[in-house]
Amino acid sequence: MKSANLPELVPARIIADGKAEMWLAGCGAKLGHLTGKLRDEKTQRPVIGDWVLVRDGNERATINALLPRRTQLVRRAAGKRAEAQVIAANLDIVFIVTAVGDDLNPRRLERYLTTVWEGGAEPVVVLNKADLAVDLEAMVREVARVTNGAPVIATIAKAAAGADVILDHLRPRCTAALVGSSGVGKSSLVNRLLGREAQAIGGLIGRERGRHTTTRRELFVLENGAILIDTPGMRELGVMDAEEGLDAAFADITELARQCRFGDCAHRGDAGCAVEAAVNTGGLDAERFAAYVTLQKEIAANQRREDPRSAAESKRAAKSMERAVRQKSRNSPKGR
Ligand SMILES: Nc1nc2c(ncn2[C@@H]2O[C@H](COP(=O)(O)OP(=O)(O)OP(=O)(O)O)[C@@H](O)[C@H]2O)c(=O)[nH]1
Ligand SMILES: [Mg+2]
Ligand SMILES: [Zn+2]
Repeated sequence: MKSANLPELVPARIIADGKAEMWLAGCGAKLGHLTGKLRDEKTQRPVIGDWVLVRDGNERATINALLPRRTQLVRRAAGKRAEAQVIAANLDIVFIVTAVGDDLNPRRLERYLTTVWEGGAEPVVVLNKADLAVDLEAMVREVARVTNGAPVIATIAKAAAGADVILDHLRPRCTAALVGSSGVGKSSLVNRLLGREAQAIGGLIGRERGRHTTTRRELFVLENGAILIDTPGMRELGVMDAEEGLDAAFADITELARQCRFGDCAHRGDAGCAVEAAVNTGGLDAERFAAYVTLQKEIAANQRREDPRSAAESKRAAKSMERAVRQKSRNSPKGR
């Protein structure tokens, strides 16, 4: 987009998204409203973290264009309709927060990792409430088994333990978001990192299921200019079109699949299947493989719903072509 064509438009960033209006930074006006298709088309609608072009004003700006997203975090919106919901855009890092106790679940982590890898941000897993762990080291090891190289940080938000390790990841001016179930301590971590009680945190006792303390996405700026986005807890994370994310989150299985006898092996009773062989010899956890199959089906179902046949087919073909090219150009396969 050349400025010659759009002389009055200036870039701005969405720092909070509302129904009718968006909070803006980087331009004169604090609030802006959406115009035309930005308002009407769901996929075009800006979200927190997005860069937009606005026609500035004293009090209100109009938001005229959405700039291409570098990365995004997309989930399947809760409810029956399989609509994509963009949680945040242009994130460098996503802290996937879980906590010692009921929330800790390898299957849930795999879903989050798939979603984050797909969107292009770098995942970092945070295991909060480390003070409640009987054997923290064993837990971190268990988590690390499913994170496939993504860092795992144990924290105690209540006591600041591990906050320095999180800060090490927050390069100056980067943008990071915290996501995870309700009650794992995302807002407690935000407060700890900011060094002030910016966010309300959940009550100490009797948290009923499904009660969310944080109800909207909010953005905070740390001393070094890093941006931190706190999000409301998610009860479940439905994956959308996340084939590449799945391959990245399950790189161990992707790697094994290359050794199957047939290129189109479905890993379900096929002759010479390296994946099933690994399950049978205990090299690959059967539950992890089952989770992979479930996610694969979920993704395929989304694609069928979303796209009239041919679109999904051509997309798959394009992606496998991309993968082939990448494999060729990759000189050192990532070891685990
Ligand atoms: N034992 C222990 N409790 C913690 C820790 N961090 C947070 N908590 C408690 O966990 C509860 C939930 O914390 P929040 O920060 O509100 O959790 P959240 O993830 O922001 O929850 P939502 O906003 O609902 O998504 C509060 O009672 C915190 O005091 C920790 O490191 N150890
Ligand atoms: Mg919160
Ligand atoms: Zn196979």
